[in-house]
Amino acid sequence: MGVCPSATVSLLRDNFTGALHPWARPEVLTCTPWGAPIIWDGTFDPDVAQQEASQQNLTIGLTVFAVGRYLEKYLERFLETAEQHFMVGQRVVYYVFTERPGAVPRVALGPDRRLRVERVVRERRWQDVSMARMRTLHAALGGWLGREAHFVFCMDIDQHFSGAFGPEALAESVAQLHSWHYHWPRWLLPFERDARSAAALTRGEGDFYYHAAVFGGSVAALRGLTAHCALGLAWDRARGLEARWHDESHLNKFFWLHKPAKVLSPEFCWSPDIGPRAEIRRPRLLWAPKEYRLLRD
Ligand code: 2GW
Ligand code: MN
Repeated sequence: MGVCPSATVSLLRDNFTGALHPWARPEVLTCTPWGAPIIWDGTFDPDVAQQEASQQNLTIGLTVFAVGRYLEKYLERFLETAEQHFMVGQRVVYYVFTERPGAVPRVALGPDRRLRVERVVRERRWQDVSMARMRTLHAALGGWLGREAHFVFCMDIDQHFSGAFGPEALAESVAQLHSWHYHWPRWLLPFERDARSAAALTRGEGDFYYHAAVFGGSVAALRGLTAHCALGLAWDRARGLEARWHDESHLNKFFWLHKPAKVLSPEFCWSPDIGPRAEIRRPRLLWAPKEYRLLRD
């Protein structure tokens, strides 16, 4: 487990000049209480991260689901911008899960980057489309994806890359701070509170509210995560329950029980609807505007 040495207050200023250390972000939390780094722009050297990853000769997986109208609406831009910003310089394999493999757009890929398309059945309710991802991911991680990738990121598709999302984000398990909730008091966070749900957290529980639009880690860690969430979802369903934020509620329960080794600041998955914020320097992913009324029928 990490110890976040760069976040130690005594290291923020130069002993001689008193100047702020060039990698300091004193205005934000850069270390969790359990010693995991919270990655903010300027707290890491991208070249060092790149070099370390290259030495390990990694293959990094990126999974997305593109079911129904989301395929035409989001997939092409997601992939095109991933080509510009996601793990550039590393070996990357995209996994697109869709019920219409033939409709996947042909996006020009850089060398050492490939795309695999896997067929999934289309769930009827949108909540089920979202929740079924955990089960499908678990199976994929136990199959081809798990054999060819070392680390995997699982993402929502209704977003696009806007800045470098590189190997500084890699770790055994990675959670994303939710951009709408990172500055909220803990007791107000929208965790599942119904004690009957497998996703339930009591008032004193929950470290941060994590966004299910981005999570990642080693294949082994993600096998555990997806198994936990898929079981919790099935357990709730069997008793007629559905957690408040579906798979995201179960993900938050998982990360409460199994602390992430790395946490990504909201810069890594930012909602432009929030407007400018001083601490958000360079967003890496931007949410597409929500068109719930149009799409959720
Ligand atoms: C989802 C909602 C309403 C209508 C359609 C869909 C839909 C989602 C769809 O028609 N096709 C599809 O492929 N999806 C996939 O599910 C797609 O990958 C999408 O990014 C993902 C989650 O749905 P999304 O992005 O519309 O939901 P958000 O942005 O409100 O997601 C948060 O909450 C979800 C649970 O309610 C998930 O936990 C998600 O990971 C969170 O970011
Ligand atoms: Mn989304």
